[in-house]
Amino acid sequence: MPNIYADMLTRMGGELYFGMVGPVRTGKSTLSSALARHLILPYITDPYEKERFIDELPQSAEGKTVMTTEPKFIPRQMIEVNLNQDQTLKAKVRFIDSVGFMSKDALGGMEDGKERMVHTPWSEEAVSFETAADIGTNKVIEQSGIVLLVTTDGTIADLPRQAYLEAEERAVNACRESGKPFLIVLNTSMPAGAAAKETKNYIEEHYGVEPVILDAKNLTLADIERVMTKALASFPILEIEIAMPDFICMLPKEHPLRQSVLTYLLTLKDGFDSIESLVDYTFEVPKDSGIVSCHVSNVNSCHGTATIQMKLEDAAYYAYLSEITGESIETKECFAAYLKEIIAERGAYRSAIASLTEAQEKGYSIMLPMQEEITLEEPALISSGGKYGVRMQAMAPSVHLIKVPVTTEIAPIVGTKEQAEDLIAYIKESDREGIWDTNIFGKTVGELVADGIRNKVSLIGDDGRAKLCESMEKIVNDTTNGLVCILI
Ligand SMILES: Nc1nc2c(ncn2[C@@H]2O[C@H](COP(=O)(O)OP(=O)(O)OP(=O)(O)O)[C@@H](O)[C@H]2O)c(=O)[nH]1
Ligand SMILES: [Mg+2]
Repeated sequence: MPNIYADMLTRMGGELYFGMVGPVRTGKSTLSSALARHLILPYITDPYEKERFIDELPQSAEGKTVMTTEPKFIPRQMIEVNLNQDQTLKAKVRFIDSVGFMSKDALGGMEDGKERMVHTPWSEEAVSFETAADIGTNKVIEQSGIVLLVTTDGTIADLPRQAYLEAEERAVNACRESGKPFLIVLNTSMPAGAAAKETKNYIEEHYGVEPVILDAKNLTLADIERVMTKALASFPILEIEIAMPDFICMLPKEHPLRQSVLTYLLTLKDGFDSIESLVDYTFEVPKDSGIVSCHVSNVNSCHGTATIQMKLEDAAYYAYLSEITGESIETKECFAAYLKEIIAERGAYRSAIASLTEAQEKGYSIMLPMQEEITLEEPALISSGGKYGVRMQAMAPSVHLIKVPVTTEIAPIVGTKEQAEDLIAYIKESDREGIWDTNIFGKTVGELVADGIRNKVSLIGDDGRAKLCESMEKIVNDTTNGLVCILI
């Protein structure tokens, strides 16, 4: 219980300020008094103060006649009370008992055939009962931190349930329009009775909220705890964290899964106006959206925060992995096997990149063989000057990268001298970058140069390449005696 108070205090900025609104003859004054007796009275130590406090509690009355004709603040001045025995939780607690909306068949709204005029703290002159209820309800809602809308099943005063319906709806609308957190208290002399059950169903169906059922005349600490818990849950949700698998961040923005997650989240945006509405929310995940389920966790009523845990289909993740790797990856095991393969290839790939860079920079580079590429011939017996030994020959492929500048030229014949000069001027006019796209007889300069290079390189046919390899082999293996002459 102290935790609920602590959380309430945080949400209500250090003051527990409750407004009582609703139709007349529902037990608002009874409930205000009962709550004040439980929450404030035990902590007033001065006997004089205590007596004055009791005297000032709102009056309730039997029958059909309206009792409260002006709003009442309990206590009159905000006083600080201890909310727990060890006095660690101090708070200002206050209730405002308001003039209710006139229920059908209630008496006291008229006096001598005219509407009864009542006083409110918000205007100097007396106003009609209806105006007092209207202005008063809105003012009470505005001033309080949380609103308790008190209604009944028709078992507490001499009015049937039917008599309250219209005024109850007005009160609910006033609370809704204010945007203030509110809860409906269903006051009944028989909390377990059929009338209470029926009224509870009506409230749930009609207003979409679950009321707290209690007997204000016999209020218990357990009732207060239920009211406080519900009150806390009716505060707005301030921050919702969406937790989903990290891989969603790896997906490109336009990926269908990211899009469907975003679209679904946008549909939820206005769905929760209170902590309770979030906790009770039934997530209906669209079919084929890639979202498996959603559920709420980490609800922090004190700070108004919660997390929506979103479970996504792993298939989308694997589909994306397959897309970027070009391999079929459908399970964790597949992905691990793929990684192993990549890591094994990485060594060779790195040395190839290093050799390529060296060839680019220095004009020549050699990729040394991996150990598994080296072949060892059978050991052979050798003799020299009467002594014997063993000869073993090893063979390994080494890859040689040679940077060879290729020259090519484009020399289109255009016709007359003027036409050739015009073409020179046209090419010169193009900027340096744009020159590649300059069109000469249907082909760009870039395409013509690429064609020229391709033609040149293709002149070294398979024979020429084989000879070059042979020559290189000789250079590499037999250069000990000096010059090697290559004839092409
Ligand atoms: N048995 C029972 N009677 C109740 C309960 N709450 C209120 N009553 C009775 O219902 C009658 C009206 O209660 P009030 O507290 O005066 O109601 P109210 O909403 O303040 O009425 P107005 O000030 O006239 O608008 C009184 O006779 C109360 O004793 C309850 O929970 N159980
Ligand atoms: Mg009253």
